[in-house]
Amino acid sequence: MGREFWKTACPHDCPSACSLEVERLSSSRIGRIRGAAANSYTDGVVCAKVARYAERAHHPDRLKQPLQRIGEKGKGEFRPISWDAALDEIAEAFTKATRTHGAQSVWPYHSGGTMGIVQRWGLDRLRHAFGYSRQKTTICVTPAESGWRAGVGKLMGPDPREMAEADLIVVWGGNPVSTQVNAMTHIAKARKQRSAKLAVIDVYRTPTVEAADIALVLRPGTDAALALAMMHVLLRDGLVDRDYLARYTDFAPDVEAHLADKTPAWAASITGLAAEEIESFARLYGTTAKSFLRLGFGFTRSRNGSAAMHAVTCLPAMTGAWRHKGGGAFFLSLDNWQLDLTLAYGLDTIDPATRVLDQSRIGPVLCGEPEALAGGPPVTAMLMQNANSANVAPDSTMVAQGLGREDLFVGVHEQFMTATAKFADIVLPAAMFLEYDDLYYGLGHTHLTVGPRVLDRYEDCRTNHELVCDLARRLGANHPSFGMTAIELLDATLQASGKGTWDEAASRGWIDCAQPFEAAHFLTGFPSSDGRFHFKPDWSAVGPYHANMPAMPDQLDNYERASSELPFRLVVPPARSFLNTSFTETPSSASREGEPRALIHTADATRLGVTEGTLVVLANDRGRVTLRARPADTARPGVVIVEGNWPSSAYPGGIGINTLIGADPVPPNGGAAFHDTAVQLLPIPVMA
Ligand SMILES: Nc1nc2c(c(=O)[nH]1)N[C@H]1C(S)=C(S)[C@@H](COP(=O)(O)OP(=O)(O)OC[C@H]3O[C@@H](n4cnc5c(=O)[nH]c(N)nc54)[C@H](O)[C@@H]3O)O[C@H]1N2
Ligand SMILES: Nc1nc2c(c(=O)[nH]1)N[C@H]1C(S)=C(S)[C@@H](COP(=O)(O)OP(=O)(O)OC[C@H]3O[C@@H](n4cnc5c(=O)[nH]c(N)nc54)[C@H](O)[C@@H]3O)O[C@H]1N2
Ligand code: SF4
Ligand SMILES: [Mo]
Repeated sequence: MGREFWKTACPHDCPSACSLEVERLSSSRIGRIRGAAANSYTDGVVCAKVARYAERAHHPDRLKQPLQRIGEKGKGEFRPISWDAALDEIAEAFTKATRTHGAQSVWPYHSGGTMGIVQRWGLDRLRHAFGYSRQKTTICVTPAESGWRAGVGKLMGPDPREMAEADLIVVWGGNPVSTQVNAMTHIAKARKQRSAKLAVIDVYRTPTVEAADIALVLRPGTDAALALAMMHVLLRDGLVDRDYLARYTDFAPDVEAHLADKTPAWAASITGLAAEEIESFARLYGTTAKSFLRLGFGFTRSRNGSAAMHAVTCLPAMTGAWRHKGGGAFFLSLDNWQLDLTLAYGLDTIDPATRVLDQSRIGPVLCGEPEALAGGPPVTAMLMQNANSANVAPDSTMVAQGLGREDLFVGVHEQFMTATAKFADIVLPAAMFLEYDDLYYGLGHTHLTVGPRVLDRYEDCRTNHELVCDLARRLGANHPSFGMTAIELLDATLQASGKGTWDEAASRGWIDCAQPFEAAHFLTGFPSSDGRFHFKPDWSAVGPYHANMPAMPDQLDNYERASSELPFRLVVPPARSFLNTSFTETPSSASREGEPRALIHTADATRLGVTEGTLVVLANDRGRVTLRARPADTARPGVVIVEGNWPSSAYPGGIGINTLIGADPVPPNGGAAFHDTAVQLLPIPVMA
């Protein structure tokens, strides 16, 4: 008998949102997973960790039944209970919280464990139906999104498949070889078919930097300075498209005057790059019509990250590269979908007066900071889905303190016993994507990818949708969505949006929502308030913390720089074999990654007497983390890199890296400055 492959889609928090073909061995077992060749973005490629998904789906440690806490919070001691009893506990906790402090003391919380329209966002229907506190979803894209909105308007742009037709591709502050491998497929086509050049701008020598023709390794948080100097060179050398600037942007003499002293020498002193490097890169950019900027998240995860994103998006407006097929810039197609989400997200039941709590500030929220609580009552009951906040949120010492509060009820719906689940009063076993139906936004391209169920239910697991509906009914909600299956909801959503039916979409595997060329390249106007690209943004329209945002593209000075007390800059990018904390549990990913390591420049290592494997402490006012060092000439001196969202238990001291990260909101609209941390580095002397 031939091997049987079923179509579905990857649910993980990755811009590729691949269309998958899953080898189905039986109704309860899979073999290999491969990328769909017929989806022209996936193009037959998936990352190694998902190709080996059988390891995760059939992992012996998967949660199988509901659990009730018997030991201390955070310790992970539980006893099995029935689903009915577990749901009663949660319903009772929500009812009690509502009676005591009002409905806003309940905070349903989700993150990106699964990204599906129904299985991720369904929790919002529950919250809206009962007036529970809302969530401002900031932990991932907000700093980048804010900078993009300021200049361009909406999050859309040239079709990333066009990278295959570019002559210069600039991967700016992203590491697609590790974090969205499919981008590399389209970049490889351009390099092979038209000898296109790949330039990569990062703070250390990632696998993507290693693959580049031109590598610019700069100091963290200095990207805007590079972009400004490039604009200076473009203006100075007559490489700007004046006609384009006049027709499509708000460019004016004051912007030109502002850029007059942003010389390569000025930027060199900030970025650590050589002035000549900046000059020649600027000239290459300015003389290549088909130049495509593929913007990553990494360079925006700084306190000045939104400003940096805005400065970088000014570049194609200067040269008019947006005009050309294979030209312009792309970050994410967050606003591309034209879906009517009223039913799926429960938008018809939102009370706009309900407070909104910041997802990234879960530490300050749970520790009762009045400003984080928006002046409202304390949070006393939570239900968490798709979130491992104890490991991933900034300021994890505060997160643990908050989750550990005796007067806080926490329900966690999970696939594994994560650090977060250990804090739960009730743990509920969650189905995996292979066991449910959903539809995913291809945020790094233009497809909605369709993910029908492949396997039967595993043990006593329930899907996120089932839990939301079960709980809503117990609490007495009457929104029609709580009586619908995931497929019924998705079918209704597609039909209300004029995108056909679920069955049609599922048989194809995806819906390509690409805009026509003229619209995608903003030739019919930018999706901004006045149809123009804004060099001079109205930051007050982007977010509440806009007071110190610059009037024109600029290098903001508000980031954490090394000082005499905290002489190192810490950057904490993703690991190739993990996806945030997912896959930290699978044997092949864990063995490929080894253990958490602090990559330290060899000059710094020599000075401090640090060699391979030396235990070091990274410390600042927020906390201390112990891990082993690896001397490497990968970043600039003074920069320390710690890859991977490891469980805290993987660190010798049991304290994870995010204890060092600040939970203050990135201006102007919030988000976490994961890569913007000053630290001290102390070798631990070896006892004789
Ligand atoms: N394998 C794997 N894939 C993933 C993830 C994962 O954990 N593992 N996570 C997923 C998620 S949730 C997301 S949001 C995306 C993120 O994917 P990316 O866009 O790749 O973003 P980051 O991982 O934040 O950082 C990317 C790069 O930015 C660099 N960087 C840090 N600071 C600066 C700076 O100041 N300037 C410049 N130029 N570069 C800087 C980092 O060194 C890193 O190499 O990836 C997704 N894909
Ligand atoms: N140090 C450091 N910290 C970071 C980052 C970084 O680069 N460095 N990146 C940040 C970014 S960009 C992001 S997006 C966040 C990500 O943070 P999270 O979204 O919390 O991370 P994940 O590990 O992707 O997913 C969380 C959990 O969801 C569970 N899960 C998966 N599918 C399902 C499901 O269908 N149902 C249920 N109930 N649970 C499910 C997984 O088992 C996992 O434990 O981390 C942030 N934290
Ligand atoms: S994690 Fe990303 S690259 Fe890997 S299969 Fe999923 S969507 Fe594709
Ligand atoms: Mo993310």
